[in-house]
Amino acid sequence: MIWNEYIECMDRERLVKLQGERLSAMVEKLYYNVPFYRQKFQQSGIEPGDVKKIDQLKKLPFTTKQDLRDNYPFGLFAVPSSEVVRVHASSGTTGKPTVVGYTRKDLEIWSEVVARTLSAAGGGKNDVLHIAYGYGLFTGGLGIHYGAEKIGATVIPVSGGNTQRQLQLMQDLGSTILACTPSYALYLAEAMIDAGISSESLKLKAGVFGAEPWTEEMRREIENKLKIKAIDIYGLSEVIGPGVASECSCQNGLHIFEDHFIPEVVDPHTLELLPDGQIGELVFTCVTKEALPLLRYRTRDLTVLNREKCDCGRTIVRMKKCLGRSDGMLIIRGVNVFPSQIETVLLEMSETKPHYLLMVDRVNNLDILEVWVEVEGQFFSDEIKKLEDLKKKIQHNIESTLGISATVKLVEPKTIERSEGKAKRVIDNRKLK
Ligand code: DLL
Repeated sequence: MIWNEYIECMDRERLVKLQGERLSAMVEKLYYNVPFYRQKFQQSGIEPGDVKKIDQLKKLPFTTKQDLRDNYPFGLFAVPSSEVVRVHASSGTTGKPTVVGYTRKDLEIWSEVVARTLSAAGGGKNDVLHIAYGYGLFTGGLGIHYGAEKIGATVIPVSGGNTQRQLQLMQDLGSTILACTPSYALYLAEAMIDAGISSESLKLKAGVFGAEPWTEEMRREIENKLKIKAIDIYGLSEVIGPGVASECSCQNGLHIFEDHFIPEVVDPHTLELLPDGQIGELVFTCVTKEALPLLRYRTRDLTVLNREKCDCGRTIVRMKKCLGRSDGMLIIRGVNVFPSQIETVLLEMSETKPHYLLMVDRVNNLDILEVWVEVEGQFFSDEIKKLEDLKKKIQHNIESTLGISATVKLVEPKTIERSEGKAKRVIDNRKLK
């Protein structure tokens, strides 16, 4: 179902006009309300009335996570604190969290874009939405929650944790849509199999999974184990939270709700705008938000844009499933490696399980990559030779796909720590040295 057909299927000319009007009003608002932006505009000689169309966006300054840190906690807010009705925060890997705020109108926009997301996943008022994203400062739980209420679904706000109870509630309350990170979906699926619960005894039909990168192979695993359609949903706190983009049932790219968040793809090194079809860093400009409308915010997420009309009828721009971050890329002995590439290699093999950990270290000035991967328990009761052969096969597949050598450590099922939120796939000990 299409929640807002008027917008989601609008012809491009009208959409571009709408975006231009909104952008123009936003630039003016930022000029007068956010000293940080006024200073940036003045430095580049931009006056409030200068920006009228979206092709002028490329003249405007970028915003980075560092800018948010430098202005911690509320320095980039565009409204007085009396207008702010909610605050969320995302925990960074280092230092202070990134704090984001919402006015009452922002919360309405958020519910609207999440309603579009859930509808694109096939959700409606007859659905029972099991929300296992964390509730709290993380935007996942509460973000999905209000959108789910808006479409009239029955909301089960379980939050993360307590896997056994999650399974019981899903069975007893007849959950039809599961909302959580893809890694937790897989964990739930395995716990379900271990507990002897068959997927037929559940009413689940779809899942809305996001908040971390996941591959097509992982999608297949989840779909097979839970017998559902796994929909990729994307968002980030700085832009709004979940509800920035979502796949539809075609599962062929994520529709970006570009009437609110204008996307661009730039070269992460030169910051030059790239044409559609080329991979680069995704950048967003918020044109409707009130409390924290960021201009050309650099997400560090890598993707490709596609403006062709989708088979579902939506005309809004699509982004490719995003598989890596410009800062999440590992450089091992000079070779660029994305954890998702290793995930693909591992999941293409039937013997391995989708739980892995990449340990990177530096010994005698040489980068060492060790890949820990879980294998079926039965391997450990077999002869040693079988384990050795499997290890060699994985090493060979990694080397031939990525062009780097890795040592492989096979571990028994459930050795690698599970996460109820975002999975931790990489431990880079080089940073500590
Ligand atoms: O993760 C918001 C969210 C919640 C999205 C629930 C989807 C579902 P942050 O904690 O600020 O916000 O993290 C944002 O997570 O820049 C991406 O690197 C990554 N990310 C989010 N969704 C996806 C996805 C939420 N579908 C950061 N695929 C983003 C790949 C994703 N990466």
